[in-house]
Amino acid sequence: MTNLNLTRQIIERHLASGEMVPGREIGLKIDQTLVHDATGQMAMLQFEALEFPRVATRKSLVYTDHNILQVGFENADDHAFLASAAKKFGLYYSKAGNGICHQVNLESFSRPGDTLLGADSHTTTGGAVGELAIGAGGLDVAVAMGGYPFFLPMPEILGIELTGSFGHMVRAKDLALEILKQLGVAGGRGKILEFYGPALADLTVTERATVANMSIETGAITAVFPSDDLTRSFLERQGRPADFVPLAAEPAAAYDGYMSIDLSSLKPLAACPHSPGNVKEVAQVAGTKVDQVAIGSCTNSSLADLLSVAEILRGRTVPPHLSLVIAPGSRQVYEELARRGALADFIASGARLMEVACGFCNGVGQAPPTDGVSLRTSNRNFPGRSGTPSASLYLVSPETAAVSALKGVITDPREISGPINISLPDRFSTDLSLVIPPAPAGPESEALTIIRGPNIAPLPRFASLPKSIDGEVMLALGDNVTTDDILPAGAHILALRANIPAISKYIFHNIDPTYPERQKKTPGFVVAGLNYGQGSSREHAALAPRYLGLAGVIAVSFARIHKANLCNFGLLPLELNNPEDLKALEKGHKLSVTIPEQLAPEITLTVKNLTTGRNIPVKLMVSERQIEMLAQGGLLAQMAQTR
Ligand code: MIC
Ligand code: SF4
Repeated sequence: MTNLNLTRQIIERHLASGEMVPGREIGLKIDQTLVHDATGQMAMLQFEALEFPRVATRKSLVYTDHNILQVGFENADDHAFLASAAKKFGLYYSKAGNGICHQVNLESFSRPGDTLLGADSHTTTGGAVGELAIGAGGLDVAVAMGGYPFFLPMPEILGIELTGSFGHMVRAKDLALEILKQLGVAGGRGKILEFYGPALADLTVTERATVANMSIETGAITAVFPSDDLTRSFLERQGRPADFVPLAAEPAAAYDGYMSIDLSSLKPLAACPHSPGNVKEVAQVAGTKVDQVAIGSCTNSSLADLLSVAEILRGRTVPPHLSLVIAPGSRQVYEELARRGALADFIASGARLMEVACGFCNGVGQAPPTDGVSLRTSNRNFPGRSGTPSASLYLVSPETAAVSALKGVITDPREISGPINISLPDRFSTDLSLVIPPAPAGPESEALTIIRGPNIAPLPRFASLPKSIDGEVMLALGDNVTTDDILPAGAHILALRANIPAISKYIFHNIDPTYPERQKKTPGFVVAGLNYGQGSSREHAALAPRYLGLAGVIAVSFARIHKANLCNFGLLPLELNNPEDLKALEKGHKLSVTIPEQLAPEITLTVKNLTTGRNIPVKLMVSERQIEMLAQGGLLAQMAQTR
């Protein structure tokens, strides 16, 4: 028997079905779940539709962090819906003002060795404390909330050895970007990144969180760090010493692949427009004029990050042309910044203080000017993500962001000579009064009604798979289409997350605004290259196109979460046997796919191109369980049959 790495140990302890053979579907028992105010609406509606009386997990939470601008009634309606559903169904409700789900969850709820399933792709952040923390669509999370396992293909575990130590002004963000530089935005697909090695002795939990957070940008399922002395110290400072358990890979454990990074060799890095995988040295883009610097997001909004920013800004001001915005990650961080006087440093520097929320990160406020350059500490710089389609976003460390904010141009932070010394409190404020507990199980919760304002629309229902799918190619797209391309972020669209008919009008809005109308008139296919659906977990990117009449997606390959979401809503994810065949599928071509009586996993189907007369082989690379759900019209229908 080979010695087990840490990820395999956690998987083994949570294995509900399947074998730990890479690529084969496994079911995992889920300890904790999280949803938020952009994904939770659907998850709660689906939980309700599944007729679960109450959550069956150790702990389930709803966070209010994405949709808190409240320019109309929609967001507040959504909050009231979520709060009332949480109270009734046994979930904890983190109110607006408490912070970004991943930062708050790390501080207050993540536990080493647990499984966490979150309706958000950056749920991976929990890997910082040795938790197996995975992002998924809202429907998968709703099912896990009901006590059912979560299914995924058994990952390959990529062992990443960290040696050396960070040089002057090189930070965890630069490590996260170095991993992206090496793996690209698809190199982590099918993998979990597990870290080990001597450098971990100096990598704090919040630094690990930055790395775990951005692991999803490589396409990886998640990242896992050991639970060691630094984890113990973190949990003690968070007032949770009892949550600590030591966890590590067994000695000389085997991995499915290996990588090694010497932290001493790293330089300050930047992900350049328009992909987190387009990584260059900051020195290579230094001198680029910057219109906006935005510091915060679930990647870099810890107390350590922001104290370091305050040190750099202290006593200096930003130039007149530049807008500096800072959004602390949690109320705990915000309060401590205030106690330390760091907020005063921010204010004096000319910074604009934002709410403790996602905010600028996904276009909810602070959109840069037309053709503007924005330097951000967040994790995604996809086109249009900021709310300004023509803006160029660079992703950097908080230190690079702060130094550049003062200079007004992208600046290598090593220009600052002295070290930055910060100290963290022995004990953080652990006031959880903004986390509202559920009503006790029994008559009290059963009597509660769920508040439904006009923004809460009923769930659409879908028919089972027909014998043949005929449709037109609605869009022919390239590689790495993101879910931000399929359903853009931004305050006005996010406000419609509880309303599929309304939000469906924005599908592919930045690529082809005529798509929704065309798709409604005739069934259709979307055709794309590699890694279709990378990025966020938003299931609306599958659910809303299906609502409009999309029949399936034909692509060279799919991103994991989006592929699962397509199946969950009865949409066929068809993978081209030969990537060259992509050229034979053009917008406007009429296609027909005959569905055999006996569908099976990994079956080859034929796409008949009725326009050109060509037959194109495609594979349906899904599990037995997914075949069944596709046949029945999606996971809701399948669950209704089996329960
Ligand atoms: C994101 O960072 O893209 C989001 C907004 O947090 C999404 C969630 C969503 O779109 O609902 C994610 O990462 O899953
Ligand atoms: Fe929020 Fe941005 Fe993190 Fe998504 S990536 S959870 S939008 S802060």
